[in-house]
Amino acid sequence: LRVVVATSNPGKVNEFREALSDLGWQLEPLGDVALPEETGSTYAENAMIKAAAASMYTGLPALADDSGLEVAALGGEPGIYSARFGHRKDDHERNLYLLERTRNAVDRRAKFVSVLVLAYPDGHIEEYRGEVDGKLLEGPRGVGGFGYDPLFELPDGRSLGQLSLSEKRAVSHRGKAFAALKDAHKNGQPP
Ligand code: ITT
Repeated sequence: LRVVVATSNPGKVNEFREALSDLGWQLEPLGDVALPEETGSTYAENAMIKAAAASMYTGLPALADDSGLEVAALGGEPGIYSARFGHRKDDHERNLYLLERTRNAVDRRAKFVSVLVLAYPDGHIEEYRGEVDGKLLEGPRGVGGFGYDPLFELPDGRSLGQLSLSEKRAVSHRGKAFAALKDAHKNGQPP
């Protein structure tokens, strides 16, 4: 199966490649396809918008992820707006902004959510979801991963920024969504 990786986030591209390497799919880069504006009000809607657009444009099945960090002390923010939190322009700026917004927060609980959508050119859709609970650190730990990973502590005390790709896949929101996708495709056929 040829599948377009419908994301412009290099951190996600790495995770897609590592997680799906044993499915035997031929993963195609998005190339210069511009993904549409994410106008949905849920992760699933936004993932659908991205996957459907990439599939329509390329004529191939396309896999997109929409994800976000939900911080208890911020009432679930930034959630679906995680990529533009505080209008900050890159991961580093957004991490500083997150630390600033949570500096006095006693409740450190946070969770990551990922929704993967695989869209086929005929309009058929598959959807997979995963979540991971953790806590916000008070400063970055680890240099791995991407986005908010260095600020997110797992219940076992490791930060997502301290994990290899495969270690992160074993515990993360996206890893769980990938596991569901792979389970549905384990016989080699679309479900
Ligand atoms: P695409 O839409 O092109 O896939 P994006 O980065 O804009 O890329 P999202 O709209 O899904 O993707 O935004 C999700 C943001 O949430 C992302 O930019 C990160 O800041 C954060 N995020 C999502 N998953 C993460 C993870 O596994 N680790 C750390 N941060 C993550």
